Amino acid sequence: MSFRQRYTGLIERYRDRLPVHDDTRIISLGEGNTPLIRLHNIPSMLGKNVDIYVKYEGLNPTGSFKDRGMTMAVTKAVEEGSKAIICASTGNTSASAAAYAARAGITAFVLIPDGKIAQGKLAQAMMEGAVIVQIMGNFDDGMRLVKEVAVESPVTIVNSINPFRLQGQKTAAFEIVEELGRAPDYHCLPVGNAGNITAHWIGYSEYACGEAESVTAACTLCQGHCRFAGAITGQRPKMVGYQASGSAPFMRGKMVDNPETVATAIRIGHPQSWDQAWIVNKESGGWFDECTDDEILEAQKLLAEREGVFCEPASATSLAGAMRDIKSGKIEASSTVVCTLTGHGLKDPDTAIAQSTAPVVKVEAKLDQVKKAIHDNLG
Ligand code: AN7
Repeated sequence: MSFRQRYTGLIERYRDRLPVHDDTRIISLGEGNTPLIRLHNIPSMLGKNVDIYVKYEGLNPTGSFKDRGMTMAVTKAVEEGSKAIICASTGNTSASAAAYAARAGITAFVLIPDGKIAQGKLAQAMMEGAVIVQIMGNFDDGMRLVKEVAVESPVTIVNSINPFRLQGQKTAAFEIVEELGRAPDYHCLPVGNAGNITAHWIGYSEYACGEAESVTAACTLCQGHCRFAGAITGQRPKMVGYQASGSAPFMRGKMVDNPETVATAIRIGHPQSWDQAWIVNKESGGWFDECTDDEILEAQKLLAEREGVFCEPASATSLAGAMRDIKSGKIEASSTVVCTLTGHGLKDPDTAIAQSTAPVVKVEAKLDQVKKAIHDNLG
C-alpha cells in the first residue's frame, strides 16, 4: 500500500521559494493547501458567463490567511533567537501569532482594540496563551505603539511590515496558479493594511518570472527575498482591492483617522503597505473600490446560503465587490475570477446571528409539531 506524502505546511511545500535554510527549525501547523472552490449558483444568478472561484483561507489552522505569513515570520523570529513576538491586530493576526508562538514555545504580546474584535478571535488568543493588551484605541493606534515599543524591547514585530509575513502569504498565489494551470484574469481581495494584496502580487510575479541568470528587473516589492528575479514572461492577474466604505483610505487617497465598519477585521485607516499597494495597483492594471456594510453582509449571507461557504464579514468584501463589477461589465464576461475569503465565518458568530433571517421555528417536543414545521417550510 502506498500513502500520499503527508502535507506538513507551506514552508516544506515551497521550501525552494522561501527564505529558509536546510537546518531551519520550521514552526508549522500545517497551514496552506486551502480549497479553491468554484462557485455554481452565484454566477448563474448574476446572469454572466464568468468563472468565480473562492480561495477559502478560512480553512487555515487558526481560521484565516494570517497563518501563511505567521509560519514564516515565527520560523524566522525563532531562527534569529527571538523569545517574544508582538503585533497589533483587528483579531486574526493576534489569533495566529498566539498559536504559532505557543507552538514555538515563545511569548506573544497582542495589542487589540478594546471591544472591537470578534469573539472567536479573542477566544483563540486567550486560549493560546497570548498576553493580551487591550488598548483604548483602534488598530492604527496599536500599530503605532507596537512600532514604538519594539525599538526598546526585545520583541519581534509579526505584523505584515515584517517582510517574512508577505513571503509566506505569497504562496496562496502559487497554489492558485498550480490548481488552475494559469493565473486568473482577476484576483479580488479585501484590503485593510494591504499586506495580502501585496503578497499575492509578489507570488504571481515570482511565478511569472523567468529564471534569469542575472537579475534584470529587481522586484520592487519583495525586498530582495524572491529567488527569481528575471523579466516577467508569464501572465498575471489584475489585482482588485475592495475596502469597507467607512474605512477606505485607498478610495479617499489619504489616511482615514476614524475608520468604522461592521467588518472589524478591516477597520483600518492607516494601511501599513500603502506604497506597495499602489505599486500593485499600477503594475497589475487593477483597481480599488469600496463596499458598504450592507453590501458586505449581503454577500456574506449569499455565499453561505447559495454555496454553503461561510466566511467572516471582511472576507465577503471581495465577493461583494466582484459581483458588482461583474454585473456592470467592468470585469468582462468569460473572465476567470478568484476571490480570496480571508477568514472563517465562525470567527464572528455575533454578526452572523444578528443578521441572519433563517427561520428558527420553536415547537414543543411533539411529532405533529415537528411535522408541521417541516410542512410549512418545504421549499
Ligand atoms: C479576515 O488581524 O490586519 O490587507 O490585525 O483579518 O493584508 O491587512 C487583519 C486583516 C482581510 C486585510 N480579511 O488584510 C489583523 C488584520 C481579514 C483580515 C484582512 C484582514 P490586509
